[in-house]
Amino acid sequence: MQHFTLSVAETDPQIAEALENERLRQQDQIELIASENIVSRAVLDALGHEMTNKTLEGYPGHRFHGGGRFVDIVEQAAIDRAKQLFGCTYANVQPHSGSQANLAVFFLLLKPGDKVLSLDLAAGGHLSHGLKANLSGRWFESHHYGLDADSEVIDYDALERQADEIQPRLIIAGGSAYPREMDFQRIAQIAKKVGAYFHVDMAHIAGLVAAGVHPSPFPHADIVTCTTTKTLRGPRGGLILTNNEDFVKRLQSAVFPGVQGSIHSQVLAAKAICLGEALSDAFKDYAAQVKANAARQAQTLKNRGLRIVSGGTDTHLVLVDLSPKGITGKRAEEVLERANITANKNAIPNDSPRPPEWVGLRLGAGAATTRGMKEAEFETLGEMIADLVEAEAANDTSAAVARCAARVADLCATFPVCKD
Ligand code: DSN
Repeated sequence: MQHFTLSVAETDPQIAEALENERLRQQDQIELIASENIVSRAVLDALGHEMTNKTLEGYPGHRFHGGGRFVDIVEQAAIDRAKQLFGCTYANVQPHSGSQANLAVFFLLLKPGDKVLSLDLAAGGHLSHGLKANLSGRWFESHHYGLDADSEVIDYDALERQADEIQPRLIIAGGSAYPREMDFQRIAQIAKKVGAYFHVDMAHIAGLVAAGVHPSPFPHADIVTCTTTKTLRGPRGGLILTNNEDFVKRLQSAVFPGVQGSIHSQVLAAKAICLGEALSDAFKDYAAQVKANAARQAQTLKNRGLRIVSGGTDTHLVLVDLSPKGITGKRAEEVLERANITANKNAIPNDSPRPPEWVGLRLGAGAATTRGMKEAEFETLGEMIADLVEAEAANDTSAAVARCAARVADLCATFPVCKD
C-alpha cells in the first residue's frame, strides 16, 4: 500500500521542500543560538521510528494500554541512564518539554496563589518560572530576584533579604540567558532558612553538568528539571530529577495524569540514546570544548571593544550588550543572518520590556562545537561578529556581510553537518 511506501517528497512536495531547505540552512549557516544543538544520526533515527505510532499512558510495567513491552525497555533505559548521568535516585523522562517539566514541579509542590521566587527574565530567567503572561505567573504569586548592578552576577545577599521578606514556598534557580555559574549551595541555604523548596532548572547547562564541567545542582536542590535539547544534545523534551524519596509517588502522578497524558514513545527512545551518548568520554571532551570555545569567543569580542554582560562566561553562553554601539539586538541578529550566522536578540539586565528594543545579543557554543569547531574558529566567529556589529552601527554593511558570508561558507565546508 502506497501509504506505507511513499516518501514525503512523493506525497507532499511543499513540506518536502521546506524540510530539505531547513537541512541545507543548517549545513550552510553557523548556529549560535544557545538553546540549539545538532543531534546525532542515532537520535534522528529514533525520532523518525515507527515507535511514534505507539500510544501509552502510565509508567513501565504499569500501562493503561497493551503492547508496551518494547517502549518499556526504552523508557526504563532512559530512566536508568538519566539517574547514572546526573547521580540521582529518581528520574522522570516523560515531560514533553522543559516547560512541561517545570509545570509538573509546580503541580507537585504548590497550590494556586503560593509564592515563588525566581530569577528575573531580564536577568536571564525563564518565562515558565513565573512570567505574568505564563500560567506559572498567572496562577502563582511570582517574585523575582536580580543581579548585582556592578558585577551582573546574582546578588545573593539581596536574594536572601527578599526570601526573608517574601517567605516563598519555592525558590527557582536557572534560566535561559545567565552566562555564569550559580551558587547552588548558597541558594539552597537560603531556601532552607525560609522553609522553601529549592528547584534548579538546568535546561541550558545540563550537558555541561552531565560532563562534570559545571557544578551539579545535586546534592543542593530538592528537585531538578532540564531539557534534553540544548547542551545535552538530544531530542526536544524534558526530564525531572530528584533524590527526595518523599516526592517520588506524587511526582509520578504530577507528570501523568497531572499535566500530561500519553507519552511520546519515539522521543523516549531518542532521550535514551542521547543520555547514553552523554555518558561517554567523547561527550566529556565535547562539553569541555564547548566551554573553552565560549570563553574564547567572549574574550575575542571583549578585545574588539564589545561589552560582555558580567564580563565573561562560565558556560556555553555569552551575552553581548550592544547599547554602547547604539544598535538593538534585532539589528545585530539580522545582519548576522545575512552573513549566515544565526543568533538571537535577548534582553539584558534593565533592558526595555519591548523585544524589538532589546539591546542584547545571545550567543551559544553548543551547535558549532558539535561540528568540530574549536577555539581558533570561535575566535574567527568573534571577529566576524564584531565586524558585522560595527558595520551595522555605521550603516555600511555590504562589504562586511560579503566578506563574512564567504568565510562562513569556508567554515561550513570544513565542518559539515551532513556527511553526504
Ligand atoms: N528558552 C528558550 C531559549 O533559551 O532559547 C527555548 O529553550
